[in-house]
Amino acid sequence: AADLGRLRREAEEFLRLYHREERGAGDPAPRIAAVCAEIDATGTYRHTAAELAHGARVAWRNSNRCIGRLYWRSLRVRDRRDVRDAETVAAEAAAHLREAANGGRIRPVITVFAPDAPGRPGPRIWNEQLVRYAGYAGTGGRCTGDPRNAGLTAYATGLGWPGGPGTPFDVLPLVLQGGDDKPRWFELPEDAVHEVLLRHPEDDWFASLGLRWHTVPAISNMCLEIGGICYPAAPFNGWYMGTEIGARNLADTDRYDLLPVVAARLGLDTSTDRTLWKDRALVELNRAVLHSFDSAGVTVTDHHKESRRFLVHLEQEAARGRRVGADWSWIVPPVSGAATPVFHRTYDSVQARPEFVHHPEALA
Ligand code: HEM
Ligand code: NRG
Repeated sequence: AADLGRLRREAEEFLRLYHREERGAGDPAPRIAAVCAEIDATGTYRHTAAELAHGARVAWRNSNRCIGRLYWRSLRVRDRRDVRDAETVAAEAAAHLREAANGGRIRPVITVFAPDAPGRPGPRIWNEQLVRYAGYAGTGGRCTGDPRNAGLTAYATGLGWPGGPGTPFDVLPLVLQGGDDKPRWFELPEDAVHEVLLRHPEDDWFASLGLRWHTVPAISNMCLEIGGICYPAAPFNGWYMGTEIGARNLADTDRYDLLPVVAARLGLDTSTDRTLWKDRALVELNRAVLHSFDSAGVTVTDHHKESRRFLVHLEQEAARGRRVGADWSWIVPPVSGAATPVFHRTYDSVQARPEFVHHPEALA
């Protein structure tokens, strides 16, 4: 009963926002009354397609950690709320990736699967992103691939996944759980995984490192919460900012840890931190990421451009009379922070709804 009270309150809050922001939606009162009646009768309610689309876009707008929010209205919403079985989730996830990659002109897309309902959970995606590289634990604490995904790799193996060829960039299968099922694994079709081979604009040796990255960052482990309804499987993507790959995924010591490798090839003195060999290797790694995506005709942004755009977004939202929450520690890029304008100010920490939330990890 307490739960239904919360559901009614959050539904009303969302419907008022929807009717205020969407021209032509009209008076919210009849819709609120109908939704409250539906909640009383069934314990839940169903969004219209237009409510769902606006709710998903506003959840992006409310993502305080996201620097890319200027484009929140452009999100393509794939309404797949009738899908709850694992096979169809797998097929739709692949279709999502193809639509998002779009031959390199990356499109922001979200696919919304069945919501949680009383006694009827929606499907779940255990991968943190639709495309992730396996991390195979080796001997002596060494790992082939992405150590971040070692847990999911071991879990998939436990489910019977035979493993990939053993390269540092083996694409993991999707680990999916339909409604009440146990988790199962599904290999992604090759044509759904769009990647770029990395090379450097001047240094020919760089290509021989054999590095690559996938072009679509599709986060799949966050719930989309709209008006008190939780959509546990709602993978979404935009495009990459180069630093995510060049300054974190390939550089962090607990990820691919490539700064020593790159610095050695650059002939830098790595005997002391004070030569700033890490800083110099970071710059070349990030140049290689941007150069490779650009040459391949794949959408990617850089931290300078995106920082400026984010400030434009803040101005636009202020002009519309809306508060924008933002988290400084996520917005400021992981390299050259103070060389970007987002560094030199503070942000409102308000968290508005609808929103994307991390649900607790609980692999069965
Ligand atoms: C986080 C950029 C699109 C929602 C981030 C981060 C960056 C970023 C750089 C920080 C990631 C990190 O440090 O790991 C962009 C760019 C986009 C884009 C350039 C291009 C269009 C989107 C879209 C959505 C979204 C379409 C949702 C519909 C989020 C959320 C986070 C985030 C929820 C926080 C993730 C977390 O808590 O782990 N974004 N984003 N972004 N973005 Fe975006
Ligand atoms: N840092 C992560 C991706 C997080 C979200 N970033 C985006 N999201 N660009 C990584 O894989 O490096 N997006 O929806 O575009």
